[in-house]
Amino acid sequence: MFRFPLNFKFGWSQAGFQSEMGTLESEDPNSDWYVWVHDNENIASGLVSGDFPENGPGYWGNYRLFHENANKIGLNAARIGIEFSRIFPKPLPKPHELNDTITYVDINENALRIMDEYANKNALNHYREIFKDLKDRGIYLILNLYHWSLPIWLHDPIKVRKGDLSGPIGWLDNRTVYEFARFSAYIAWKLDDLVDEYSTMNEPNVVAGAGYANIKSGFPPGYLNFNLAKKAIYNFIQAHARAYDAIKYVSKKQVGIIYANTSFYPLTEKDEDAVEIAENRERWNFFDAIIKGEIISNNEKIIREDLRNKLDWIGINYYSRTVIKRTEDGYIAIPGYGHICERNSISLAGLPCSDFGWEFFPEGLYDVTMKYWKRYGLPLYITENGIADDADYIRPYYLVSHIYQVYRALNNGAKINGYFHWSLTDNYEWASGFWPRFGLLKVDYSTKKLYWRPSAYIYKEIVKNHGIIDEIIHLNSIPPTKPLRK
Ligand code: PGI
Repeated sequence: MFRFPLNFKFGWSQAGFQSEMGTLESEDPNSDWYVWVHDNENIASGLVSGDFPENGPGYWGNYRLFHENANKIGLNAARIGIEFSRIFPKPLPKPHELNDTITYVDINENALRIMDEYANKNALNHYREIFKDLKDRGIYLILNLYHWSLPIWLHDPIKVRKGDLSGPIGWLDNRTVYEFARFSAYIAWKLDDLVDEYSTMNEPNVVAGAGYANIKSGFPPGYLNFNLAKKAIYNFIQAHARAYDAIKYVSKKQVGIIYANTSFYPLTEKDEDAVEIAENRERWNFFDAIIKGEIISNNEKIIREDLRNKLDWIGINYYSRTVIKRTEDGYIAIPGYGHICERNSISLAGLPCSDFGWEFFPEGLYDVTMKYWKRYGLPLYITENGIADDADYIRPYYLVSHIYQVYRALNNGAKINGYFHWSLTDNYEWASGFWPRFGLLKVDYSTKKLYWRPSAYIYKEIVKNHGIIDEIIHLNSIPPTKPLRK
C-alpha cells in the first residue's frame, strides 16, 4: 500500500471555455476563442474542427450534477476557471497611456467600484452559486483566472491572423496586462469568501507557443512570428506579477501559476546538453522571472525587483515527455516519442500512445516535479494530468502509474499538496473539438448525461484509501498493447 499524507488533496481540473456551455442560456459569445472557432475561414482551412463549444458538457447549467459525481468519487478539491469575457463582456474605460514595462497597476477601492458598474452581475452571481455549491460539498477551490480565452474587446484574433496589428491584439498589448491585473483584483474582491487559493493563469507558455510559433495547432491568433511569441511571454510574466500584487491587495490567500510541462530526454548520449538548453528556454526562464526577478531584456539578463517573489506555489501540468536532439542553435523534438506520436500507436520506445498520440511515460512526472522542487523549494500541485482515451484502455494504468510517481516524489521530499486529474468529464478540446475524450466520466453530448468510465471507479478506490492499495498496484505498469487483428 502506498499511503499519501493526510492533508494531500485528490481533485480534478476544468476550464470555463471547455466545459461551461451546452445548457440553456449558457452561451458566451464574447471571447476570442469563441470567435476563433466559429470563423468560417478557420473551419474551411481545417485549422479548427467545426465543433462548437455551445454544444459542450453544460457545466454552467448542470454544475450540481458535476459536483455530485465528484462527491461520489470522493474528490475534495477542484481547480476551476472563471471567464473574463463573462464578467466583462463590454470594454472597460481605456487606461491612460501605459509603458512597455508595467511595474505597478494601481488598485484601489475607487477603481474596483468603477469596475463594478461595468461587470455582468448575472454572470458573477451565477459563478457565486457554482462555487457556493462546491464549498457546501466540502470541495477545496483553486480558482484559476485565465484559461486561454480573452474578451473580444481585448483580442480580435481574426484581425491578427490576417496580419493587422492595429488592435485589439491580446497579449501583445500591455493594456491586456493592465486589464488582467484589474480583473484579478475585482474577482478576488467579489469572490474571496468562496476561494481557497488562486492561480493567475493556465499554461501561458502554450498560449504564446501555439498562438505565434506552432501555428498549425489551430490556436488564436495563428500568426507566425517568433518575436511576437517572445513579446507575449514577456507580457504574461508581467501580467502574472501584476495580478499577484492585485490579488494580494484584497486577499490573504496563496497565489500560484499553472504551467505546461514535459520532461526532456536526450535521444543519444551526444544530445545530453540539449536538455539543459530546453529546460532553460521552455521552463526556467519563465519561473526565474517571477521568482527571482531575472528577465531577459534585449538579450541581456537583468533584475526587475517588481517581478521578484511573486509566487506562492507552482502548478505542474504534465501529460507526456519529449525526446530531443542537439542542433547547432539548440535542440529539436523527435517524432515517434512523447507528444509527437501517431494516434493509438506504439512509440519508438515500445510504449502505448493515446487517442491523441501522446506516449505513456509516467516517470516524466516524477522527473519534472523533482526538478521544480530542487530548483525553487516552493509548494507544488499537480494541476493537470490525464489522457485522451475514449475506450478507457490505457487510463486505468495511466492514473495509477502517475499517482504512483507523485508518491515517489513525495517520498523523496517534494512538498506536493495535491493531484488534480484532467478531467472529471469529457470536454471541448480547443481546436480539435469534441473527439478527444479526457474524462473520467463520459459525456453523452446529445443528452448531457454523464457515465462513469472504469477509471472513475479506480480513482474512487484511490481516494477512499488515500493511496494505492495492493489490490490495484498491478496497474502501476505499462499497459499491455495488442496488435489489432485484421
Ligand atoms: O489536452 C488536454 C488539456 C487541455 O484540455 C487543457 O485545457 C490544457 O490546459 N491540456 C494538455 C496540456 N495542456 C492542456 C499540455 C499541453 C502540452 C503539449 C505538448 C504540453 C507540453 C507539450
